[in-house]
Amino acid sequence: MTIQNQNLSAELARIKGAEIVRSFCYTCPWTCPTEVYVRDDKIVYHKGNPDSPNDIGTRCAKGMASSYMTIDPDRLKYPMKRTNPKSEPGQFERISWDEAFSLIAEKLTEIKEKHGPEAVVWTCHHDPNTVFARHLLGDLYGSPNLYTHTSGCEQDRRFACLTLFGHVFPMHDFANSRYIMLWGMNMLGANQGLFESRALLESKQRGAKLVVVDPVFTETAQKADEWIPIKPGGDSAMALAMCRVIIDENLHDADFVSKYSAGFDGFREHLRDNGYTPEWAAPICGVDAETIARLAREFATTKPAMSACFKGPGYYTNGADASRAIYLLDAITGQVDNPGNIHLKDWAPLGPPVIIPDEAKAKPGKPPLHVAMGYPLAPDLPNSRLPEAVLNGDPYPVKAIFVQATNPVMSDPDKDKMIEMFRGLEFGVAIEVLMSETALECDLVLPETSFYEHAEIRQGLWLGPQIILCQPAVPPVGESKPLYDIVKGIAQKMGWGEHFPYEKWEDWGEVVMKDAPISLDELKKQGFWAGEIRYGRVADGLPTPSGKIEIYSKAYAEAGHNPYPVYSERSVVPDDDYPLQITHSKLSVHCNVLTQNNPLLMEIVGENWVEINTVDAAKYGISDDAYVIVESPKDNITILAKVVEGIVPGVVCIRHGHGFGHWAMGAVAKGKGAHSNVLMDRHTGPISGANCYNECKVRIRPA
Ligand SMILES: Nc1nc2c(c(=O)[nH]1)N[C@H]1C(S)=C(S)[C@@H](COP(=O)(O)OP(=O)(O)OC[C@H]3O[C@@H](n4cnc5c(=O)[nH]c(N)nc54)[C@H](O)[C@@H]3O)O[C@H]1N2
Ligand SMILES: Nc1nc2c(c(=O)[nH]1)N[C@H]1C(S)=C(S)[C@@H](COP(=O)(O)OP(=O)(O)OC[C@H]3O[C@@H](n4cnc5c(=O)[nH]c(N)nc54)[C@H](O)[C@@H]3O)O[C@H]1N2
Ligand code: SF4
Ligand SMILES: [Mo]
Repeated sequence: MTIQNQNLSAELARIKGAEIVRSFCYTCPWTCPTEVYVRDDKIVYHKGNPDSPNDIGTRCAKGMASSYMTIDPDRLKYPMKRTNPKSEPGQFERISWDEAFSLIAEKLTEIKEKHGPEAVVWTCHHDPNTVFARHLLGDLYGSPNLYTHTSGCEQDRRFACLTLFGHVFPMHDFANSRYIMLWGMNMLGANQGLFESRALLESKQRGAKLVVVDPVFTETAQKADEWIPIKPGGDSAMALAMCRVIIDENLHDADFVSKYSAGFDGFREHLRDNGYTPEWAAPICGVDAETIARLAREFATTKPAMSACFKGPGYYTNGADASRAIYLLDAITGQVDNPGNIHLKDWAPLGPPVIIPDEAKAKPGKPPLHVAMGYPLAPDLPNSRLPEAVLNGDPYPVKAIFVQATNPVMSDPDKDKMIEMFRGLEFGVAIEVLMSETALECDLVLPETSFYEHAEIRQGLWLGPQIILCQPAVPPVGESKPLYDIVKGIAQKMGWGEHFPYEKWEDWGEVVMKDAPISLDELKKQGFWAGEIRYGRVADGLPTPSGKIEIYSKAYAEAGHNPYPVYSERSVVPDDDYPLQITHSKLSVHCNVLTQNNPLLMEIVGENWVEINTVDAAKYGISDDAYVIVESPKDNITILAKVVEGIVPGVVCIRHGHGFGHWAMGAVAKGKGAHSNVLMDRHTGPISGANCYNECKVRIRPA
């Protein structure tokens, strides 16, 4: 800590009569390090941790408002068991933790005997403490089906990075870049940690060119030098055509690709054989051929340059190859992991908190669901296929689902099917902070502590290796428990208590930190540890099968797909009856479906809306700030309309995150805005297993 920061924090603490607890924010998954000021067991102030390299002492609006979580009267306070039949949303009665643990142990034993351990699935948002559930339900119980929610998130881009670079989650070195091309990535609206948003803006101020490829004139496009209003689902065509121009004009880095990539020559042939030229791509992506060629030349000749994507291109069934093609621009110009490009970040040495001896481990009999479902390459469970397993036993029966910090009924496509799925289970358990719409469909609801009330040690999302810690700042709400205690309670009832011996979080914290460069005590004081930023890992060899950037993907070929990225048409294309293409993006002051019971944020943005172009608005009689009906072949919603210039005609964009008839016990969220996931079917990325939210056509009329 610098003297200046130390003085400022100490002075603030003195004025407020508070203790400082160094922690991190987990309102969104980017987990910015924080300082929480606590007096008499209440949070009186909080801000970013000014010493951490990925903070500037501030937080975003959602982060600033997040301490409301600790005083929200709607928080779940005790375990609850369903009292009514599963044909309708649940009604619940309070039970004790002991009863809850006994019931879970009884059901787990029964399901394993009747159907095998693989009939139990665990799914969560990203949460390192989920490792405790992995030890219990994976190692000891024997289920191979412990997953997170990535198929609802960045599955396609993750899949692209894994197959190309063997890296699960590259960061972005915006600060050193001179040419930044963002494809469907709204860094300044759907911010991914304040560090990256700030680095992007600072880089631009220093003269970097920012090009945003997006059907919507997003918050990031508004700050860009150039907005490329692409037609939805056209990214693979445009990126492949850019690769073609670069290679045809010898603007690629021949030395780099020959040393560090597998399949470059074949890729050159592939682009030529398929006729992937700018002229071919133009009608598909809606960007004229001259612009595609110019951007390709600019990209290849202005170094360092970066081509990156996040969710946008992955909303479609052709999204996996779109993401691959976007990253191939970085590869063929020889820039991957160099300063100013995507960054194949190093991870900090954190160990598992629980060691299960081999002899205690169960041997799973069946392959994990994603493999059995026919998605062996998928980095996570294809969520949209889970209803088939529950309702039809395909590929094998699933009888129990545990959801932790995830709300699939609201977040996955086809809400009705998700509800049907939960109602079709023998046993559903929600581990939650609020009575979510998914929790309402479960048999048991268990209250978890929030990140202000429990400890987590995790990898920080900064360029260098980083350890971050959140530690209890205030007491648990009601009888809520940290996940470790929940898992331990179940384990004890199953006869596996000996493997979960810790009394307090520091006990497992020490184990996790065994090989870390600092002690747990130092981590508690600082809140984080950050190592050196390292570049140029491609030359050292990558963790791919060939050790190189896999332009030719052997895994793709073995799975029966074209090993090179291709353009393919999407599954759903607008027609005369449903002439408009739906797209989605986030709200800048909310996060997904977890901040809508926060009155501070709801005062700023109290409901979501659909954006429509002026041309389409005139055509369909839509007025600005009036309610409209958006209708797909499946269902319809009533939602507020915003008439804007900044969206490709023929496209409507729904800002995601409201529309709860839900949070029956969440008075603020209930009844505000509209939930669009009722409109879409469950289209699934054919290789990656991603949820394809934008494979949906609609029509619109005034309400
Ligand atoms: N404020 C805020 N910040 C957040 C979140 C939040 O809910 N609110 N959520 C967090 C989470 S979980 C995530 S995963 C990230 C997501 O970060 P992003 O992926 O940047 O977020 P989205 O808003 O989903 O952005 C998708 C963008 O893709 C565009 N798009 C749609 N179709 C296409 C297409 O065919 N091609 C191209 N090129 N673009 C297309 C959309 O218009 C939209 O602008 O944000 C994180 N940060
Ligand atoms: N139409 C449409 N659908 C989308 C998206 C979109 O842009 N458009 N975005 C997608 C994306 S990127 C994502 S990441 C997913 C996110 O979808 P989900 O995986 O469902 O995650 P969240 O919406 O972040 O939060 C889900 C639940 O976590 C609970 N929660 C919050 N904190 C805690 C905690 O500390 N402990 C526990 N146990 N529970 C907690 C909240 O009450 C909430 O019910 O949604 C996807 N769905
Ligand atoms: S970006 Fe905002 S919501 Fe996300 S972790 Fe940082 S402060 Fe929290
Ligand atoms: Mo996400």
